[in-house]
Amino acid sequence: MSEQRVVYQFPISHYCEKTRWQLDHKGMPYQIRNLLPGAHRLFTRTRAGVNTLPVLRDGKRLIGDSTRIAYYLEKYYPQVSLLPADSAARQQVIELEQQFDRYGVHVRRWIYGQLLGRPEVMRAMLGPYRLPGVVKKILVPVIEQGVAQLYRIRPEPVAQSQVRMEEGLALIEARIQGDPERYLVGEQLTLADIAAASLYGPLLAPAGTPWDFMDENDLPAGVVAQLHAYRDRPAGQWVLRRYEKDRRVTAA
Ligand SMILES: N[C@@H](CCC(=O)N[C@@H](CS)C(=O)NCC(=O)O)C(=O)O
Repeated sequence: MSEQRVVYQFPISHYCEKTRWQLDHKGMPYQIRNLLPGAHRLFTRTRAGVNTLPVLRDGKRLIGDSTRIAYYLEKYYPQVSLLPADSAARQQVIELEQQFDRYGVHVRRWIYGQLLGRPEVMRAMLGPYRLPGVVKKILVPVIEQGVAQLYRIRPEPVAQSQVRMEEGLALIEARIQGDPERYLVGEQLTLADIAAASLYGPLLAPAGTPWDFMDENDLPAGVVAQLHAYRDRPAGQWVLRRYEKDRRVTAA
């Protein structure tokens, strides 16, 4: 079965991380296939009816969108459930998962707003693909331009996204009452925690994650100060704590 379970992904996508985390948490083995940005749509559109990654193949089924994947997995593989049995708590998890999914867009835009154009970003993005160096060289400007256009990486939307991204950090802090040890709902990890921690992962770049590639010495002082401020607040500590304590990895 595991040979037929495949996560189609981009290596640095935080939505793909959300799906990987859920599978890992459930102890479900899977393989990874990295699709090329842009060309991926030929696959995702025809096979899963979506434009985006992740797409999960589970045997004969192909499911697109990390939220649909999440509920598919909870339905068919309820072991190590990430949804509370209590219906009020379950409803809270469902709502939070949706909210953090929306904040994920703003995290991505703000981060790209600070980092797009730096060679480290493209190295992290394209490094895992087995492509000749000359092809990578051709792809870099094409992908950078595509990312800027697709995700609207321009000063005004980036500034607006910073505000929304900080709303999400405040939401985490309200839920955990300032205590990074607590979970968003109840006493254990749920889908809400996985959504929030993975979609804010690029901002905190926990050690060992695909976003842990920047050397702070190469960043402008203002960006470093901002990143430190996010890291030092309870929501930043919470994301790091979730990675440290709850991000177990299953062999792929
Ligand atoms: N709602 C989707 C969002 C996924 C998403 O935005 N994926 C990005 C990568 S982080 C993507 O595939 N972008 C390429 C595209 O839009 O063509 C989900 O939860 O899976």
